[in-house]
Amino acid sequence: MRKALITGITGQDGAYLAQLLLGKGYEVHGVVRRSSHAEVSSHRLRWLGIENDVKLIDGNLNDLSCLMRIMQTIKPDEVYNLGAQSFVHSSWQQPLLTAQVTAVGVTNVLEAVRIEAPTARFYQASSSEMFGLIQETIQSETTPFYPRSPYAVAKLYGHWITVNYRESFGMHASSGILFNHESPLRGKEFVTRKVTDAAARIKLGLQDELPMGNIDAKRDWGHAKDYVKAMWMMLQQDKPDDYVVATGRTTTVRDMIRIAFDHIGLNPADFVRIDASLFRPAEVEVLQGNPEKAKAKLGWEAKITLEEMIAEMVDADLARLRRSEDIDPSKMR
Ligand code: NDP
Ligand code: GDR
Repeated sequence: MRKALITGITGQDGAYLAQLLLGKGYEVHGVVRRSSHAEVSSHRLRWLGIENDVKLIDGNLNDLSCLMRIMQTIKPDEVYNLGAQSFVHSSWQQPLLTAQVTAVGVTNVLEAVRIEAPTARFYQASSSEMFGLIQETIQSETTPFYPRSPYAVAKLYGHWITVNYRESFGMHASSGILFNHESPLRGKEFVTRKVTDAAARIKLGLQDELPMGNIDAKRDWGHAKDYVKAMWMMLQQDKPDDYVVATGRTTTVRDMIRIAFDHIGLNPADFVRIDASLFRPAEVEVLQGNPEKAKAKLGWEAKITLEEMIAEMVDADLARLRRSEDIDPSKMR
């Protein structure tokens, strides 16, 4: 039985990746940060019904000694480094923490693998945010990087240290440059889930307006379920490499909001309010990826459309709210 170790298993991608790997017969281990309310951190694994199928182990990306002990104990065949301070907006408020976890944390995991599990294959969760201020209209593996946030700067470090360990030590280390991907398990701080949750609340009479930042920003949005397949595919290749994973289609935040509100038969203009405090000190205005290499070499392609995904997210939020909130039928829209 092959063994996989996932950092960030309690996050959106970690949960879907664990589900994928369990389905393929892997023994799945996950690193979790200790918290005073462990049941909250495992809520995504519970939502997928896999919380009893994965083996969770306490650890932190900033503690090299614990990562070494974890590698020594588990001796994984594959290591997926998905753990990060992943919210771009927070990275201006917590730039040093972001650097420690999202940048230096990658070296900690690489060192632990190199020393204690040297034959393991390694995946690094790189990001389209590294492209930042756009140098080419459509971004591919050869597009120059220009990070625009402390988060993106940290990810760039993580990306290059992965390339460096591959070239220095011959490690099977691959980096997936993933564009935005979402799902009903997305954190509510990210824009798609903020919008689908608000649309559902407005429909049920639980919220009256939707404060938004820069709705002219454009993103290339795919579904997390599709994207975790690409991570696994990268580690099944004979040679490690770097791949852009994207849909190839870009959409404004404004149009994504319209798709969500159309789904519940409401007009976003009646509820959206622009709030200057939600704008970022430096913005990534537009991202659009070229997934040709992933298609040609991995045989990977995005399957779920933005419309299908947003509809799934709105429906999941409606169902969640109906279960947990006291709904007054007379206030429903
Ligand atoms: P999430 O924010 O949902 O998950 C992040 C995970 O990292 C959580 O499990 C979190 O644990 C864990 N974590 C945070 N800090 C530490 C730490 N110090 N030690 C150990 N674990 C830690 O992110 P996603 O699932 O969306 O993304 C997965 C990865 O992919 C991230 O690295 C992200 O930056 C990257 N990425 C994501 C994209 C996307 O669109 N989703 C696109 C490109 C890259 P806890 O539950 O305790 O908070
Ligand atoms: P992003 O995702 O920064 O691209 O990073 P996010 O959903 O936070 O923002 C996308 C775009 O929407 C604009 N926006 C708003 N964003 C949020 N969160 N809230 C708002 O109210 C709002 N209004 C407008 C933002 O300015 C931005 O342009 C995500 C994360 O998952 C990263 O970890 C990952 O690396 C990248 O995607 C690829």
